Amino acid sequence: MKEYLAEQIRNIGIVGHGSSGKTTLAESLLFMAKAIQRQGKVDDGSSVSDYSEEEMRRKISISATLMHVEYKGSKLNLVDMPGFADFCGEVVSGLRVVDTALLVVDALSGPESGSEYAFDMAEKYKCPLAIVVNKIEKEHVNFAATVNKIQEILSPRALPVQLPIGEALNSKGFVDVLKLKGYEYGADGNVKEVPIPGDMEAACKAAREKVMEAAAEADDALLEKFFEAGELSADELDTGLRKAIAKRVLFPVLITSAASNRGTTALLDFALSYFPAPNFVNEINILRDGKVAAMKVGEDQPLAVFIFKTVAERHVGELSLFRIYSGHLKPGDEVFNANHNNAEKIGQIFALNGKERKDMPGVHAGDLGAFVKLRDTRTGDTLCAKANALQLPPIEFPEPTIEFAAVAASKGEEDKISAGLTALTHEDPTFQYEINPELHQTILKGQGELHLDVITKKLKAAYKIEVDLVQPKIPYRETITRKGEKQYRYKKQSGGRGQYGDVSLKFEPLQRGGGFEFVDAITGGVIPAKFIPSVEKGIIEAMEQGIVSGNKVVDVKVTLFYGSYHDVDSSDMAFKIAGSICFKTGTTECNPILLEPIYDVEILVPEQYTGDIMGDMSSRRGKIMGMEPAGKYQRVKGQAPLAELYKYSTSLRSMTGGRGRHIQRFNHYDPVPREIADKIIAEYEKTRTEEKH
Ligand SMILES: Nc1nc2c(ncn2[C@@H]2O[C@H](COP(=O)(O)OP(=O)(O)O)[C@@H](O)[C@H]2O)c(=O)[nH]1
Ligand SMILES: [Mg+2]
Repeated sequence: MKEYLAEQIRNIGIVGHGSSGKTTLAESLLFMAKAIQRQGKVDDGSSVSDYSEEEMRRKISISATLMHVEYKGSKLNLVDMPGFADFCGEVVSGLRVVDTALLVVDALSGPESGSEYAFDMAEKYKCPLAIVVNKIEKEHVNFAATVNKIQEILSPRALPVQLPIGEALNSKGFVDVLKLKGYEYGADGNVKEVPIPGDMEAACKAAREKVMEAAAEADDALLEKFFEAGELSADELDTGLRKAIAKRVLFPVLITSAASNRGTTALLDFALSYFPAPNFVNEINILRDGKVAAMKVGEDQPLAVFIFKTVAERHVGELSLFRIYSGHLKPGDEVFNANHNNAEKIGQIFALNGKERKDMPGVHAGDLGAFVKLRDTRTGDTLCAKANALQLPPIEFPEPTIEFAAVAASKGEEDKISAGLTALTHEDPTFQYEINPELHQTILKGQGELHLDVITKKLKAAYKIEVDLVQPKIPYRETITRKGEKQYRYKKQSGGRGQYGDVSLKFEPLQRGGGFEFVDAITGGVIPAKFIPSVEKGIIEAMEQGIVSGNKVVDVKVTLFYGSYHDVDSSDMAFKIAGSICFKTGTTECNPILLEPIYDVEILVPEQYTGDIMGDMSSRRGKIMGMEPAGKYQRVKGQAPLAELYKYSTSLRSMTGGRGRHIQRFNHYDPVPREIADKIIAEYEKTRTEEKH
């Protein structure tokens, strides 16, 4: 493969709602640019992009895939991303490194929740964006209506640069409104020029006017010219449009029918002519010594390479997908990982087409590619020159929205599970897991049920471990609500040396969050000082075991105020046992109750759903604390018990047509309502009696 410089490179991220045709479009672009000889299909598992086992089996994209075409002397890098909310992390990392987001919208459905998400994410990154209305040939498609919806839901600055000649079942071709030329689709997707149908002329001119206005706005000199002359020349229109796209003043709308290669060559040409090249931006933000600083980037500037994704390929090892923002690299170069402070040697550098790899002799500022077998480099790391250490800001991945406990199908595989899960977190930063020592459960956290289901399938395929996902236990707490006192004497006489420890304890409730307080109020040496820590230890142990439900006791103050000892028989052990039993028996008389974790819940939804959200919250014993506008959404803030939030993200999605998102975070403990507490205690007693038998 030849080496490409920034001007000859376009980095395009294909995003949009699930099933809009992103992967099919990528396949068509590859085919029309002759990067592949045989055109595959998503539906029979033969596409370049959906090559992993899980993708082929489910016929959806799960992971962002890097591809490229060499076309008319340029290199177009394509990152095909999943559309399902469960895999939004792939969009977060994919859009981070491209220069244009290509948003695919289903011509019939119009913009959906996944389109909105991708649009918002591109906005967050200030990433230029173009829209492709795909499946133009489907029955009942109405292009004008779809464009109206796009303008209404996504942005009024979405302007067609193509108009369809015929649509739905009559789809025949399109008019390029910039050049005012008509094209008819041939059977193989290639086009032939045709006159613009008479009844379309006015619409085409009007569309061109709109694009021209927006293009003029992107540049002061052009705007002046536009006001004076009332129009721009063809060259000026081109220049203006390029700028308008790069500055996000305009989002061009194009038309395809990707499954039959219609419009996809025109899309390649449009991308080459109008999408920004990587060197459109010549300054980026970096972190140097923990501070944000601006850095000039370019071929002759210091090296800055960002790892945006890690893929474990069987038989190959870990592939590190990168964007080189600045400088250049060739195989054999020594680089420095500024995040882990270690040297790395660059081995082969690959251009990818899904699982196919092509050697690259060198890469230059602006390009995307993959390294293999780096020693200690992970997603989000920066590779640079040791003498010029710098870090690019990390990717801000979304927080987990759902948790399950993983239960191994066969016992004794816990260590193997951890190893497998750790490897999976390297590949997918939106997946997290922890072994919760209190609950004795392995908790998997992710972006949705589908996401974690995919994780378990990968665990099975790559590590031969089968797990079931169940509801995680709730970390309840216990506390007391009344003061009390108790005396307990532990005494044993069995042959030789006996055991003796005698304590009197006072119990008092503390405020929520008060934890545990131990007061030594022994006077006159009735218990020798050396035994007092043992009493405290015994109490702490008893607190771990709970009073009524096996859950940890919190928010109590215990005062050791009296006792007695025996010269020979008293020991640390005896006082520990005395403290423990005294606490257990004493606190049962202090009206113990259960506490449950209450979580802050923050929900982002379009206004029309706020009523449903609030109603649903109250059915979950939750309360709404406030609501405020957040861009085009409403941010609803509330609190609810964790026990009622199991699979909340799934319900939220179904309540809002996939448009609602939420985060939840622990806030405090509150008493569990009596009836519910009784059930939990009864359940605990049942399992205890079962264990005894
Ligand atoms: N009718 C029609 N179907 C298409 C077109 N493009 C893709 N599809 C189909 O839409 C479905 C989803 O396509 P896919 O590329 O996986 O969508 P993605 O989820 O956006 O990647 C598949 O069954 C494709 O065959 C098109 O232009 N016309
Ligand atoms: Mg796909």
